[in-house]
Amino acid sequence: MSETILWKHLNELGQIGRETDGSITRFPFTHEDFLAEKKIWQYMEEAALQVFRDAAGNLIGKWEGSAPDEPPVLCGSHYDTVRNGGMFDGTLGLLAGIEAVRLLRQEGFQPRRTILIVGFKDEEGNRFGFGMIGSKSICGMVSAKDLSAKDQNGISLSDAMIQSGLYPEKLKTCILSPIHCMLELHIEQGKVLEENGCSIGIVSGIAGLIRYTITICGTSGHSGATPMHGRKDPVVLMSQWIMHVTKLAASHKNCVATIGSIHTFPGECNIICDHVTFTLDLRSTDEPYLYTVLNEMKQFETENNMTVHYQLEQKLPAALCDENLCQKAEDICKKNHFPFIPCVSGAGHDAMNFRNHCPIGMVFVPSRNGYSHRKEEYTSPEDCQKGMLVLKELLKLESC
Ligand code: HGY
Ligand code: MN
Ligand code: MN
Repeated sequence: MSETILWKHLNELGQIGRETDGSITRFPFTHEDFLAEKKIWQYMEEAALQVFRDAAGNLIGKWEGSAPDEPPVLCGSHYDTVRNGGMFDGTLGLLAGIEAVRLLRQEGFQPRRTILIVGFKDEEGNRFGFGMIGSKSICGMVSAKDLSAKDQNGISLSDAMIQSGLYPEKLKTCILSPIHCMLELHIEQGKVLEENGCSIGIVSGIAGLIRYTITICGTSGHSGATPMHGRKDPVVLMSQWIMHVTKLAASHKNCVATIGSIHTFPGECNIICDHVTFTLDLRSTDEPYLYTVLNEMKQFETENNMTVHYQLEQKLPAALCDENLCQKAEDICKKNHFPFIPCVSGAGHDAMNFRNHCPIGMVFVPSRNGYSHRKEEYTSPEDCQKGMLVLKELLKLESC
């Protein structure tokens, strides 16, 4: 297959925020973000979209339909990355939406409903501790507390927006409603498609997630002069805590628990810590089970005389995708002889914020070895193109 425009754009955008080790770090409201925005703006204009940036920094490419008063079709994904991430997460869904519009125009298609291709801001949340700022803004879900969240340098989300020429005080102007449907193409970030030899995953639901910053307190002291008996070392308590929560997660067929970052205080080799803080990322498509785990952890803490503080960082209910859109995606795959499989998403996505606003349609393409959120993240050009073609047909069906 000769190089597609989609593959070319993916690789061009993938150079922005590239680290020396080949990974990509492209945080929101940074210089790298600005460079990416310019590139995407150019691609959107080349696809004859009317481009604008909303108060939160979402990039929106508009293809006005012949019935402009009808609720529009939304399609897109995010273009920020995690720290040291890959070049497909988010950007594939956004660039594929732009390419789908370009091809639909080439085919002489004229949408009845307006099509909005959206590059969502700050989906990953690595800078301010929680994410999906862009899609939450479009759904009217960003709170004043969100805007006051600070990054590691003490810069608030609100100030970072202002420094990027945005308007946090005008986030209400980002709200889009009503919306006919929201479509998102994304890499799977797991191994199901690859293990089943499928090019397309038809997503039936997106797992709910709860994220906490957790602090466990102990009794600080001299590492050499304090006997082991009677210590209250918070690092040891945390280790026991982590073993228990991961055992609870592993005992359910569809629950995951991840400790992504750990900090010890004061954090010197010859001091027994005073306290430790760490992040818990807990997810399941069986949302009630999340609360079962949390309740069991409270009981474990009491039984083990632990002093534990929880700071809620993010809570996203599970989201079901629309059955009609799933069926349409399946019909498109059958018509094109793309091997497909129904699947659920353990990863969170911008689409899930639209669960109470409109029908959601989500399509996956395979991630090699299931790798994602790392430099080895990879999807073949062929599968990227197939995913884009499914998205194109869905866009056509939903906007005509
Ligand atoms: O964390 C997630 O699931 C997504 O990558 N933001
Ligand atoms: Mn993503
Ligand atoms: Mn991600």
